[in-house]
Amino acid sequence: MLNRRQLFSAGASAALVSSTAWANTANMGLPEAAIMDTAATQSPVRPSSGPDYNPVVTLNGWTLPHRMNNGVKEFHLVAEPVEREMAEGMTAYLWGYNGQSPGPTIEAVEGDRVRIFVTNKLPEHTTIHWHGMILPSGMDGVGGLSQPHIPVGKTFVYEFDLIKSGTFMYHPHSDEMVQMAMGMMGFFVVHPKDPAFMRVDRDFVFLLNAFDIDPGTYVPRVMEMTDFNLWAWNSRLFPDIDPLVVSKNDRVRVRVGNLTMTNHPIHMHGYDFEVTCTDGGWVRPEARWPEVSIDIPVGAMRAYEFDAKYEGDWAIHCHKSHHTMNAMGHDVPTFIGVDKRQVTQKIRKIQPEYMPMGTAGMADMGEMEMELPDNTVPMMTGWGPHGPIEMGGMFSVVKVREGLAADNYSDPGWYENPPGTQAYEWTGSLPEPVKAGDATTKLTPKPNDHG
Ligand SMILES: [Cu+2]
Repeated sequence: MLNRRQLFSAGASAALVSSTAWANTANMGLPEAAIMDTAATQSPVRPSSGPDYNPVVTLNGWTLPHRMNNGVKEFHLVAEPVEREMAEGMTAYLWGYNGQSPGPTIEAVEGDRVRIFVTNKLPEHTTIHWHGMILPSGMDGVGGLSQPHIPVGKTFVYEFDLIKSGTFMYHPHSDEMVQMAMGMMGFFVVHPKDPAFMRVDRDFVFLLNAFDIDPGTYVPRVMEMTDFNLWAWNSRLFPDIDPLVVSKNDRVRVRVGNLTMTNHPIHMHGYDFEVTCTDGGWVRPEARWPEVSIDIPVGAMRAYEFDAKYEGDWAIHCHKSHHTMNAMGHDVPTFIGVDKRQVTQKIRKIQPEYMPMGTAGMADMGEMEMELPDNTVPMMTGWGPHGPIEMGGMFSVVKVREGLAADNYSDPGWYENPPGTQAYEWTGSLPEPVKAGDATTKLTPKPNDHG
């Protein structure tokens, strides 16, 4: 059984506290419902019993502890209102599980029997659907169809065998539009029974989610269908999405689930890679092809893998450019090429601080520190070692460094490009060219890597 102490000793910097609300006799017999009070990425939780597996790292998230009860793995999810820090200076009032949105990642092993207690502390009824899982119809979590909705204040039990490994998701199937718009979702990773099957060194998971939260407000507009203004990974926004820290030559898997209402082409720089898993299962080696962007369809998961051969700071982001922006109005006219000098003079007579913007593009937005309303994030922001990064939303950095310890996920800082390997200003003379190293593309790994 994983308990609080083990989570601490796994290097978790945050206070994982037991929910004292459940330490009363009425709830005797339920597994402890751990809660998380920070949005920082927690260290992976290595298995303390049963088959070995390489645990996942949930970006800006954590793994739910469980207990063993007569051979059954027991988990306790509490559906409840939460306060989620989406970025420094911006907190959202969401609904989630065990203190956070998204909920904690559930990790178990193929062949396990799991029993998941779901306590409803929301103001309305809920259920949980286990997306992609093969299970009995009555455990599928569709309120009204497979079970009665879980009333406010009640706890329901889901129990089933994990008959296949892979990457799944969980979310309500009860007032689904509202509850998902409020941030209710999580990952469910089932590790293969054979520890050697599809083994990787680093295994990242994150969910794509989107919110419509006006600057200065805290609660998402749940009726929004397309015009979201915050595009998030695990309810977190650039520049405060943690980097994906990788040791050079690691085999790396990135699992991305999409529970927004549009597709997201996730693009990673510096590498080619292959899709090795969907929420339908593992992709056979002979069925894979190389990519540098993968479109993650709505209601789907894609996992890709690569060998981290190339050191550096590599951008990873959604390729829809509006999705790498934070809160912005979409009905602003284009001013490129417009001469605003006369109108600026006139406006400044009334509003002396007025700044004309957008006449030469919008890059000036990335540098300026304008006063913002409370509780929002600039449209494009973030500073790198060479200036403003001019991004927001669905953007992070894969940081590949030599010789990192296996469980070291702490930010190594910015990459220093070796001399002669960085773009530079032409001043009339050329230095000695630096030769590229081994650039051979390695496709699908050896068949025996896949069992
Ligand atoms: Cu996108």
